Amino acid sequence: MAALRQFNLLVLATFSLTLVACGSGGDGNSSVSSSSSSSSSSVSTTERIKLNQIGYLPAAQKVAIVPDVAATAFTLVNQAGEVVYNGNLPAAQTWAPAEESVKIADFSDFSTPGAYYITVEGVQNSDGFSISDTVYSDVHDAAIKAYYFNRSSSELQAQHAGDWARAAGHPDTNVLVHGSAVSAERPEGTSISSSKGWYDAGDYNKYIVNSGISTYTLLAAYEHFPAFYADREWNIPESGGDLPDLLDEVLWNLDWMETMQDPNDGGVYHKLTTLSFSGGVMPAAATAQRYVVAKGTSATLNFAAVMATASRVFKPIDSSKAAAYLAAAERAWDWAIANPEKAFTNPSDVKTGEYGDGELNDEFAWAAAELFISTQEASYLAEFQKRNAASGVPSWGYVSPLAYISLVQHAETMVGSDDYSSFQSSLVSTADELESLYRSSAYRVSMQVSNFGWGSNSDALNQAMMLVQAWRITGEQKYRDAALGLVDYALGKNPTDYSYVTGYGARPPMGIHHRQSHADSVDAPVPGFLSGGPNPGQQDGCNYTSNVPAKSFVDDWCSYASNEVTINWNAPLVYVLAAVQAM
Ligand code: G3I
Ligand code: 9MR
Repeated sequence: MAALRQFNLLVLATFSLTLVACGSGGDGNSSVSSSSSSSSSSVSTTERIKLNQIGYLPAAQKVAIVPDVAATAFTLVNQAGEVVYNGNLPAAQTWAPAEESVKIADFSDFSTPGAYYITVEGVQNSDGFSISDTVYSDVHDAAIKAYYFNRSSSELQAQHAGDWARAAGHPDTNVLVHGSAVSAERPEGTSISSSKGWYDAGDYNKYIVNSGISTYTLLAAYEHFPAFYADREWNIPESGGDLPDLLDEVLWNLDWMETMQDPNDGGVYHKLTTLSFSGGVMPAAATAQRYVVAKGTSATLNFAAVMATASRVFKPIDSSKAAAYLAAAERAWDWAIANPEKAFTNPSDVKTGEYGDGELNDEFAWAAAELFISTQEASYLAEFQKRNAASGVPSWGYVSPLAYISLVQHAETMVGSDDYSSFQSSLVSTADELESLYRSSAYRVSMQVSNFGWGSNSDALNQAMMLVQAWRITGEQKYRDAALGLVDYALGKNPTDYSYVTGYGARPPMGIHHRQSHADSVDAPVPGFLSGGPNPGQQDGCNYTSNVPAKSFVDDWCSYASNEVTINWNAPLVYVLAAVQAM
């Protein structure tokens, strides 16, 4: 991956040199004219044109955001310095989350593959970017490989991890049952083994609720785009084996999740954690005792949903594993029915991530839907219907939209046509709202002020995932455009001018709140991680330079509230980047 990043930087450096060399105007040929704009050194403002710093798919919408200058036109310039496209800049509009007025440069009807930049009189030329069918291939693979880099209980060898090779941490073979999690069979202090799994985030703990939505989202990517994943590999230890790499990666976490179910009653521990967050050290140096903490209803239902999903994915591959997953899901469901209101809160001596959620109707609906699909037992469908749960945009604490995604994927022949249509409508109406926000937005992005909280970038990508559902159902390109508007946002078409994925784009974050990236001796962070993104809550107290919602971002290790990375934020990025390439 180090080589990959160096290559990207080299390409950009080479392109910039080309731009400087050509900027003062060589002769164009007869079909194109030479750029009249000069290199960035002579422009009067440092305000940049914001765009997808990686680039665009040839047939897709292509939009860049221009500061509110007097110019009414823009040009697209190729690597030879030739103007290949002229476009108009309509009047500026305000985008509320950024409290700024901008103009839209829309060059969607230009589709010739190549390398380009944009010029507008009075502003600095844009970064170089590509138009190509494979433009998101590398960033997709990096986003899924990030899970490998976050594996607990495993050494990362140089042949797979490059510069980010490291020793194993957290074997988790001696995890103690915390006082909040005792049962007759497992009194306080009982030692259990609970190895593998992915670290949640920048911290080294493992939380079922967040692991669950991440695992589901990756399994959904596999279920929806099997051909895309069949032979796709990204150099993990299991590459070259019988299974697609995606399933090998997911198995690493499923193996851990299984150990979080108490075999005596089917309840699932909420998390595996130290009592306090470790310092900013490498995994092998973070050796404090770990505990499994309190069984809870949200973790248990989340586990049930994921195990039911895994059972159908693995059925054609390993029927006994599939049967074990389904049995685990059903036992978890039974526990949740018997313990319907055990909302988790941190015990007083536990200070790590809470993932607390008192609203459990959506978790019941999701688990019921997945169990219905995997068992086809009518009682689970009745449970799902009884919950009357809405769709919307999913997050770790709001999972009913995932039920609709799965029902639309699988249930056409399992339910009546009216029911099936209503499942589809639930997804499409969520997407319609997002698409109309996209269409009228000055930044061509469906994000609103209210979406800017902790992990706002995951809101963006989960919105995109919902737009993809409507695209899959209706085939209408407008949903794909709106989804891509969010991909562009994450990769640079945003007011901070960061491409929020480490290692990708002209200005990716360098100081993510990720203990391995912070503690290792490599300058660049582990690649492929989506930063949490702007969060005006600013709960970390770091030195933010703006309070504006979409600009409330600090690229510094200290900013765990705006610049941490997590497995649940990368998952919809993986899903959406797969969708736009596979469909
Ligand atoms: O639900 C309320 C909503 O009603 C209210 O309108 C809104 C206004 O701010 O807040 C909402 O609650 C937010 C909650 O997330 C649910 O989205 C809290 O403000 C916000 O502080 C909270 O942030 C969570 C954060 O942990 C702190 O608890 C993030 O969602 C969650 O992703 C993050 O997760 C951490 C883990 O605990 C530990 N590992 C790293 C991970 C990422 O930072
Ligand atoms: O590093 C922690 C991060 O992974 C969590 O998401 C975050 C919120 O729970 O907390 C971070 O830990 C901070 C702690 O809460 C307060 N002291 C500083 C810690 C970061 O160095």
